[in-house]
Amino acid sequence: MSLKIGIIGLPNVGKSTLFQALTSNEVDVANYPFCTIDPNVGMVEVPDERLKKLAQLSKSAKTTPTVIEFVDIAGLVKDAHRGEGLGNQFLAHIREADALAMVIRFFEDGNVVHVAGGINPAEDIQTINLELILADLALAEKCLNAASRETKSGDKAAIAKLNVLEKIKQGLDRGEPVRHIFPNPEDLEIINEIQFLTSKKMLYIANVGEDMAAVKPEELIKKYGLPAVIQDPDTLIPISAKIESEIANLPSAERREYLASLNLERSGLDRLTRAAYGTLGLISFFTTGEKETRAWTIQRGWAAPRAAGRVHSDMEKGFISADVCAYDNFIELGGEEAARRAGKMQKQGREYEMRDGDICIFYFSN
Ligand SMILES: Nc1nc2c(ncn2[C@@H]2O[C@H](COP(=O)(O)OP(=O)(O)OP(=O)(O)O)[C@@H](O)[C@H]2O)c(=O)[nH]1
Ligand SMILES: [Mg+2]
Repeated sequence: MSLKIGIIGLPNVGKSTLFQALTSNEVDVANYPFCTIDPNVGMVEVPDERLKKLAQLSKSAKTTPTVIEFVDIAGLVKDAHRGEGLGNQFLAHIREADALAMVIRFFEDGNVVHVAGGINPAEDIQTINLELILADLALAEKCLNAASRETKSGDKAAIAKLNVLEKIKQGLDRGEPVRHIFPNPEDLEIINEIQFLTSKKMLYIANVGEDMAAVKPEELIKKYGLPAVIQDPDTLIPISAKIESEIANLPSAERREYLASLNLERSGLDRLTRAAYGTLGLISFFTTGEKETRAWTIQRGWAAPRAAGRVHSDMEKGFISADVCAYDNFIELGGEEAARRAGKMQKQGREYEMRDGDICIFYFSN
């Protein structure tokens, strides 16, 4: 799995600037709305300090981080669901993403036009969320019509589907995103062929001015009276796109020093991937040896065979067992052999639920 996160927001809020900094790709950045017509896709390595330490310990010839894919989507405007701006095209790109990151403009700059006339993050968030909700409402109505025809025969599955869709439509009518109407994704499995935009998990990126780069999310929520959709400060990530693009242009040795001078412990990219991991319920596990040390992204709650399938599908199919050691123990003891001697690298079976930082050796039959 490479997880795909779509970057969305109003025009001119700094999406492409941020995308460019994150991916260090050349993308078109211009100070006018609709400059991004084709979505730009970039791979971002997930920074993980543990990877380097493991590679040193294992004297690995190669180190391979895990990646997240970011998609830079052109600005969404009010009434996009009716085809305003480049409405439908954008909505189609958003549909393809696994999760969304909404960039909201907090920075003041008289030279950069704000499409709604002035800085108003609370209203901008509502505008974007409303567009997504209205697009979903149109979709829900269409699907409801089809589903109610299917229930005429008395088919139980069709009736269950209709019930879920009715609940979704009622919630959307009240202005609620699908992920709040059904917080448990399993409840949506019955209609999993329908891709509601607001069922995707959402991160909020506050593009703040350079002087506010170290602001805490709680302060922003209070100061700007941000709406209840940002219920969890962990999903709001203050980032200065401008500073990020400066960092991207620095040699890596100078980055830490520059960050420290701004009172920042971590780069925005680092904070963003951490937030994505937290909000989207992702964890990493490692494989390590002389040939390679590598990180793999999985969903929290996965059992060992499914995790093994990340490395190779044969490993999942023929899964026998896994030797597993927690990262801290592995590092403290100084590697595999010592971990085994101390009884900290243990054999686990099919039922074992993976934990973040697990170091694994999988055994499988062909
Ligand atoms: N001062 C300041 N300007 C910024 C910042 N981020 C972006 N800009 C400027 O705002 C303008 C628009 O930035 P983009 O990154 O192209 O905005 P966008 O959201 O991708 O816009 P669309 O693709 O048109 O939807 C550019 O001139 C950027 O240089 C920031 O953090 N501070
Ligand atoms: Mg753009």
